[in-house]
Amino acid sequence: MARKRIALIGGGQIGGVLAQLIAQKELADVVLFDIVEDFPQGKTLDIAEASRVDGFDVELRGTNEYKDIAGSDLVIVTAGLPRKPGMSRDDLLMTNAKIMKQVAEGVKEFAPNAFVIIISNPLDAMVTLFQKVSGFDSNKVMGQAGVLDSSRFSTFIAWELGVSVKDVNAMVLGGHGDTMVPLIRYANVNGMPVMEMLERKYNDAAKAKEVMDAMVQRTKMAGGEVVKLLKTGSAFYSPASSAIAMAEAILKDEKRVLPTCAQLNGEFNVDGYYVGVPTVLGENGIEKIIEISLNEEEQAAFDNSVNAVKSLVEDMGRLGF
Ligand code: TXD
Repeated sequence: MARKRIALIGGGQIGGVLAQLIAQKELADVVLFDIVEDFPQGKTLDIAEASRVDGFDVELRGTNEYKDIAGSDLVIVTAGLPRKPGMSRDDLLMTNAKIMKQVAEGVKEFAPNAFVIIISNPLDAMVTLFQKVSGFDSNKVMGQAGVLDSSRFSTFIAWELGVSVKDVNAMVLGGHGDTMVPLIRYANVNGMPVMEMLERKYNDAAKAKEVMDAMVQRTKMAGGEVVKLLKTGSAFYSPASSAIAMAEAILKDEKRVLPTCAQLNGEFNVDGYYVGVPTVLGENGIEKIIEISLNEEEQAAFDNSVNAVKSLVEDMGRLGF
């Protein structure tokens, strides 16, 4: 069987970790594209020179030319600027929209059959723009945010309860911004509701709620917490790992149930917008959007998040994209 090929557009912090993870997992051959001359060539050479030690047989190639992404099965886009301390994701809109338009044109021309996972911020708007410019089917164009936001939420829950994070299932829906919606009611440890476990731990419902609210708040602000500590950029290990989970689900047809920034066409009462929702990812990309019932409070939070995405997309339209 021919090896798969993944093109990475953007060879910065996340792009570099993506290339290394793909190689270490022997998931596919890698083409790393960046506009900075020699930089992607240097990164891929560095990673390739670990192949004997790590024991992987994949080809890694750095390039500054779009034609080299030809034949890619999957494209992961991180091109764009990251946040600096004090910036919101939305502050990146103008700069990254210009970049995303170029990227979509390049991918459309040279890898027209690829699945595409966008990582660049502001996420929901960037996925929308990519899909619009490329004209690719919406099952093939998606964004990574929910896998990371859910992993952050799950990590905080595991720390709080002193249990293995492997047994924690918690999901975050909505847009990838401060309005994201961590689903408290569905969060569980091997099927046992997290809220119930917190109530038993503290023997006090009010305290349990307070602890959960703090974890929800930390999840919403988790990207900013890392930005503030790093000072020179934003999170890159965890976003890369999250996109790899999605890439593996697609390339290995795993049918994984992952929260994905997907185009909604009537699901959750949203029409024509990209928002984070539970999906099934497999060989056809987004194979299914899973609609779950939300109570009044959850629905209100979800609607609020969808409205934030809508206004961002409208801002982008006003900027001419
Ligand atoms: O979960 C998520 N979705 C995210 C998203 C979590 C964290 C960070 N997230 C966003 O990913 C972040 O806000 C940025 O918009 C992207 C990429 O973050 P990264 O940390 O990798 O940024 P870098 O290190 O600055 O890398 C960006 C690269 C850099 O090498 C530039 O030279 C390149 O993008 N770049 C381009 N590549 C191709 N084409 C064009 N036009 C271009 N312009 C810049």
